[in-house]
Amino acid sequence: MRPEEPIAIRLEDYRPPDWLVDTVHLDIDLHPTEARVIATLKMRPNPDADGARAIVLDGDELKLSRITLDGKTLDPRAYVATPERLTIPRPPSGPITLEIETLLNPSTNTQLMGLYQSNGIYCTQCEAEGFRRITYFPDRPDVMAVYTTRIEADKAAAPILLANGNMTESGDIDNGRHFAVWHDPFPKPSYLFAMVGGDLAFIEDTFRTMSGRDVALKIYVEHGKAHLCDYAMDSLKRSMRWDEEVFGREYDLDIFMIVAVADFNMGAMENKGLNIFNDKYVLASPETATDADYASIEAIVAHEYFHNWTGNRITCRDWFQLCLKEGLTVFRDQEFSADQRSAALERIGDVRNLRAIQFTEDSGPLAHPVRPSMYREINNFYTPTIYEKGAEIIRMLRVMIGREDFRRGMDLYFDRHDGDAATIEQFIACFAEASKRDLTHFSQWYSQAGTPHVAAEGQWNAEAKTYRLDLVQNTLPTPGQPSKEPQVIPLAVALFDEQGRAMKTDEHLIVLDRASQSVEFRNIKSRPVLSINREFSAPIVLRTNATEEDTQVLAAHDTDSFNRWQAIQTLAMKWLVAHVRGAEANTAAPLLDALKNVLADRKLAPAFVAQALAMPTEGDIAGEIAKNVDPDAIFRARKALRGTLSEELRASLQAAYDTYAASRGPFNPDAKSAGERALKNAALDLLAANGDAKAIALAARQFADADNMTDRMAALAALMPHDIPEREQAFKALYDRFENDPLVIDKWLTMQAMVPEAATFDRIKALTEHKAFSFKNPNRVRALIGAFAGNPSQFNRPDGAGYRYLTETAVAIDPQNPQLAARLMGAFKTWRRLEPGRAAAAEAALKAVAKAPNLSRDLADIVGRALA
Ligand code: 0A1
Ligand code: ZN
Repeated sequence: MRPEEPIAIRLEDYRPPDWLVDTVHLDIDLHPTEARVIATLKMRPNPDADGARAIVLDGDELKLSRITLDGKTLDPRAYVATPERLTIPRPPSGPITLEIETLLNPSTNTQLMGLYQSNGIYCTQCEAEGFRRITYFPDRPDVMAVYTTRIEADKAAAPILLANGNMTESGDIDNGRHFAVWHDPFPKPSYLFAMVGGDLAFIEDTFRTMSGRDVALKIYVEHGKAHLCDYAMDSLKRSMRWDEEVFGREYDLDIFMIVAVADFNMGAMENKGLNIFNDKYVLASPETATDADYASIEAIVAHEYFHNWTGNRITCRDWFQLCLKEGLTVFRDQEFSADQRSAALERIGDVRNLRAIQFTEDSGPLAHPVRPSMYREINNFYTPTIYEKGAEIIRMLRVMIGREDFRRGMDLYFDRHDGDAATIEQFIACFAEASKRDLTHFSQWYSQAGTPHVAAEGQWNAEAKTYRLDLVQNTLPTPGQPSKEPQVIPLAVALFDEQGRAMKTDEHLIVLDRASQSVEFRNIKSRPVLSINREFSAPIVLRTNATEEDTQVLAAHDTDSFNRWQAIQTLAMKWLVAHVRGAEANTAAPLLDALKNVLADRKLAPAFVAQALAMPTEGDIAGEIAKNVDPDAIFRARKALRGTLSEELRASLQAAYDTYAASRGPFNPDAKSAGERALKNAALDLLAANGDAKAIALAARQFADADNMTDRMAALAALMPHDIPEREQAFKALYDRFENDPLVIDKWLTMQAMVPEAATFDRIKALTEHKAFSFKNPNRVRALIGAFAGNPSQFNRPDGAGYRYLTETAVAIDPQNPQLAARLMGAFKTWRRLEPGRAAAAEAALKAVAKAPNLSRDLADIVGRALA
């Protein structure tokens, strides 16, 4: 073990806290370099604990200036204070009051954890372990307390002072200072604490809850941006109504606030009553935000709001249970988006995303269970596995027990555990009870990592009129789990005849829970075509013995939109993989037929047609190939396929483009209009795939004439793969027009980072020197460096320069913002599947990081696991 390897925290070592905190009174005096925090903690020994009775409080880079116990200054021999810990070895045996004073420097807090400043606005981020950067505290989610927060600040610098709960008092004091007191009656863990102070603009609205209470809604932003918050407000109100209607959950405080800041490590944070957002997920106008941005804003506003019940009212006992709040809340926000938009399209989008980010994680060195049993740095476990696979488990649970029992299980969970810090076992027990089922084996989804591979082979017996389906499952080893058990896999199934008519069958849900299993369908009078894992009922990799004709039948007729889309992807993937493996002349006829069909079908939603036209990504193809991956061969195959589609479908693509280009009215971000734009732009993208002069002119014209960012970015994306003056003119025009809008600058950076040309590497390096770029802002770094790491052909340059650049950048960012540095390294999730030359280069770059001195826990943990 390397000496600096961070220590392992294990689920099996969980012990209840020795001391509980009933109330916290925080007195925060804001100052850019010397903020003073006085924390008054009313504590008592935990009757349920069996450990030693010393008080051990967490800290992180803290400076203690004063401590009293029950009003008396504590003798320096009675405690030990380091930046990381405050220990009182022999405290009194009963309840006590501790008063702890710490001094903070928000202006130099570049980690963006604890109390920091973003463009002059004071704000906090406490999940997962940021509260310990504000004061010494038992900083663990099972210590829940009632918080009262008094904030004092210079009134001119910070006229707005916010914290969790309801405001109980405010007023002016001398020297131009003022204060506000906030009280949150709901006991909460420290990670949900938040406060904000600054000169902010806001918009406001109200919401009447199902029981008739009026809740004030406020969204705070930097001055000059208040006009960009309407969509977020509208999303919030729809989320609040939806949670009442679908889950029976009502909001519980008198006010709900969102604050948008420009410097934020993640998407947003669900602090009780005071959500703090990355402003990228709040600010929107047709001029600056794409349809995808609108959809993300809606989903993230909903996600954070839904946490009020799944996360805040019921929180996690410990960080191993992170998926208890995150998987469930992702499931809830996906359901919300499905209801607000289109369920079929939401499912296709969610599965595309799951495969792109979670399946890749699950098949590489950073694979881990949805509920891990060990971690070294919890910040590295806010992963697609915990979020997205966590959501898939909940969805499977609903498929298994049915919607009614699922809802009864949720009601029971809310009822029984309101106010608790709960575990996955307690959650699952509610559904076992509600459905009267044994969910023990099903729960293994939480502990076993890796994506199951399922082979489904059907045999029709003409004489017996039976159809036998043989199912086999297998999960490959993952780090720390060399051998795997069979999972419980719910497979929704339907049979069609060869003309695509649905057959009547008695079996619709097959639960595969052994290594292999056979199911027989009776009274099957003609050879059936199998549609399986409908709606993607289980997060698996599927192989079947379907013929290409069978897949064509599904592509044309499957009544499940997801599987219809999947069939088209399967046809495309088959062609792509064959091409990568050297079969350059293979025919695309079945795929072309399917796409012609879809393009001609007036009954299909335009958004569906757009998804059908979007070919598997380079990442999808690499995942399918899985071993010895050559990103250049994949790039060439995909380019060739898109070129073929461009030529062969030209007339219908042009027709689709013309239809929706003509029907343009004033911009509306709703799903229907977005779907029409999506189809128009998918058509444009394919039309321009070969660099055809007419199509390039069309894209350039769309870029110039666009009255909204969706069309502008789509046009730029169509120009982007081609080394032509029109592309460079468009980059320049975008910059000139939006140079003062950082969120548009991010799009400008990202698009340049995605150019699939060798020159991109130098372009990236030049852009890091550009005045619009800053290594200090996480959005800028992700937009440029993160996007480069997601450019398969250029990040994976055969000379390894892409790998070295990324690791050197991460090491340079690490001292300033370890979370951001560690996240960039996520690009190495898939290095082991690369062909030997690139794999060796990636490994060398990773090893160089491992040798660098003074790595943060975040970076050391990621690199250690990536190399293990
Ligand atoms: N709970 C948040 C995610 C989150 C986690 C850590 C953070 O620290 C920088 C911030 C946000 C969510 O699920 O939205
Ligand atoms: Zn969340």
